[in-house]
Amino acid sequence: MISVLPRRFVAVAASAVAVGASVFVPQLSTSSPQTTAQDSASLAPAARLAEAKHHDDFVIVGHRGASGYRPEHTLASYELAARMGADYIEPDLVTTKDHVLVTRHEPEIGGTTDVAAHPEFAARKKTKVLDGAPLTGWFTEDFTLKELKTLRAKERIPAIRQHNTVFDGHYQIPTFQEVIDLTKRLSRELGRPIGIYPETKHPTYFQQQGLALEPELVKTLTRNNLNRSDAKVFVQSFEVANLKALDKQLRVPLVQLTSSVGAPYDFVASGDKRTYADIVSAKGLQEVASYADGVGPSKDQIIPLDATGKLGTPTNLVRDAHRAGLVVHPYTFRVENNFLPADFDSSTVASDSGNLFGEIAAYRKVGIDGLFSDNTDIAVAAEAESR
Ligand SMILES: [Ca+2]
Ligand SMILES: [Ca+2]
Repeated sequence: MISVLPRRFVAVAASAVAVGASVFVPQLSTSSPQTTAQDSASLAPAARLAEAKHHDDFVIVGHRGASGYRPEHTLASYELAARMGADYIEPDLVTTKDHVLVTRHEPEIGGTTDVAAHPEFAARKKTKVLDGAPLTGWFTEDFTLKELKTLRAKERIPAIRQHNTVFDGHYQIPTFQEVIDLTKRLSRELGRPIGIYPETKHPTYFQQQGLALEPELVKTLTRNNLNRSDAKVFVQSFEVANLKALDKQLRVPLVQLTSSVGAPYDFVASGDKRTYADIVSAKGLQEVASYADGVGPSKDQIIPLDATGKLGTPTNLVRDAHRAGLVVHPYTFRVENNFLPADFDSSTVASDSGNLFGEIAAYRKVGIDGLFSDNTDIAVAAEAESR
């Protein structure tokens, strides 16, 4: 079996991979950058993509775990996503005061933990400026790991996911190392590799406080023998400068995240006027390919909604990304009507479940290479039906 993805996903015979067999043997056989004998980099991007399509390599990422069913970024959420069939689970990384990487979607933890109910931490409530915008709450960088471990996670959107609130108070904030340990255990138990797709959250914000995420990320991956071109790992960021720096330190593939609004905050901070719209232009994607292997756009950058909230005409993003040799993993596929295009709503009730199968089918038709979903089970079922 030979399979490839752009750039660092280099083709190699399966027998060569078997030599290094471990729980992290990748579905995508790859080799080190030094390998030249079957180096697919010699193939044109289009040829490499055509070759990749021969293989079952559609990537399903459990977004914040199985966050449609458990409070996000808890070991319970990640474990459920893996058991539902996710190829990768997605820890978003922030840091504690004592510089331990933990998994939260943002440094502020009032929205996803019970910190407000802890009188001993009342004085930690602050208003900070996060990426240029004031934000009031409690911030991970003001807590030691030991203090954070006394908190319990809660559902972020109880109005939409009332059923998840039954798990409020049951789970801690995990460290990045605990997430890696979980994937190792589940890879052994399930007999297939569970990958990780970590995201550096607000890199500039943490760098400015002397608590940069990147050195800890590199150290942790290296310590776990995951800083390898054939490790089942993608590293993602909404900023650019930190990905360019990580490209020199990490051998795993990198993904540039983009949004339908705004600009990378490191661009804003340095006076660079370019926006995410510039990054997903044909020219911008060519530049992304100089330091990254994929792009993670918001769904509407691929298929914008029309005036009625239904799917409109697809953009050229997927085509242009593929021409640049980049894989495309959009976010976020969620079953509730609140998040679905109007085409797939089941009712006017925001929390009701709608036709996520239909939405995924529409995006697969445009040629995406994978997706982030809060509902791994549905993404996996859709994938099975497409075979
Ligand atoms: Ca994320
Ligand atoms: Ca909707």
